[in-house]
Amino acid sequence: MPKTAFKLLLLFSFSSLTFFAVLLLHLKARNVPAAVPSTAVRPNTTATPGRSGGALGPCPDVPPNLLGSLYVEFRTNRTLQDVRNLVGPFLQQGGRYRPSSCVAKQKVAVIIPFRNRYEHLTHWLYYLHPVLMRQQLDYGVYVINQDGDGVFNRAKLMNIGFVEALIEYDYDCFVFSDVDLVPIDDRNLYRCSDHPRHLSVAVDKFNFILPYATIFGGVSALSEQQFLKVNGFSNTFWGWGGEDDDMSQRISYRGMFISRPDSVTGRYKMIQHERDSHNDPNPRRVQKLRETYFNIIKDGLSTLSYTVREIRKDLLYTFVTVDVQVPAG
Ligand SMILES: [Mn+2]
Repeated sequence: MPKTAFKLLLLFSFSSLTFFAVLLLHLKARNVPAAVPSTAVRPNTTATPGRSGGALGPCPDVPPNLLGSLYVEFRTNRTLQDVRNLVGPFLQQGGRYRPSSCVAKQKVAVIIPFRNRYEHLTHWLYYLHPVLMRQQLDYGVYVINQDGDGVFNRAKLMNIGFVEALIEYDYDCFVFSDVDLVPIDDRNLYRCSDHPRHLSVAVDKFNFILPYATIFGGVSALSEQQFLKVNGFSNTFWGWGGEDDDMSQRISYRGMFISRPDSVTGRYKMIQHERDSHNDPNPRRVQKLRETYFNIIKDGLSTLSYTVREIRKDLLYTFVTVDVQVPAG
């Protein structure tokens, strides 16, 4: 019967179409890079993202999808657009992410003091976004860019990052990271602990050993309470060096200790580079470190002064350009 034949034909075409659609979806799913957690979905932009289907449970203490040691390579031609294509689908504007399947343990602002290191930033974003996603953090990336070519002030930029991030969201943990440091083990959690935490303990440049016991430079994490307790960083370290040791002393003078991961988990690869211009070693840094004790309350968050020039939202980060008010002379 022609009618039955037509029905059969229709059924056949429909099932073939369905088959190809499923096949296509399957192939597309296989194209998701291994570096990105397959369970991640783009968060909603509503007030309670991912929580419309009822209350989510807390994320587990140990994130389940960590890989351990990672392969990290900087001799590539990757571009920001490559990184956007890779991790963009999982992010919200401003480099924001939160896990879709559970409530993150901590709300973490990752703060990067910055000037002119776009190539490093590309590598950093390429490696860190997937790591932070696998660590199931509710996080945002803030690049704090010093405007102009006056003397660089890393510590002041980090204070500014703390303030600007808190204006946007109720962060409870602050990770301060140099733009050229990439962890090579994702078990090194970008979270805060009972004491201020130094994360970059084993950097390849220093043959994977801690250069000295009180070091606090590179990558570190302080909770909001810990940061307030030490009045943030000093604003008065202009040029290279000292500001991290000053923070280390603030921590100890306020009765806290430095917590660290072990030397396997805390391994890092540093991007090799020439010394930046307008960031020569600060000749006053040694003398200033003798004055930390007296300066904690007189120099820090409580005396922070700056002007925001521009806040630009990229998919991969929030880029805050600031005038840090470089002193004349
Ligand atoms: Mn460096």
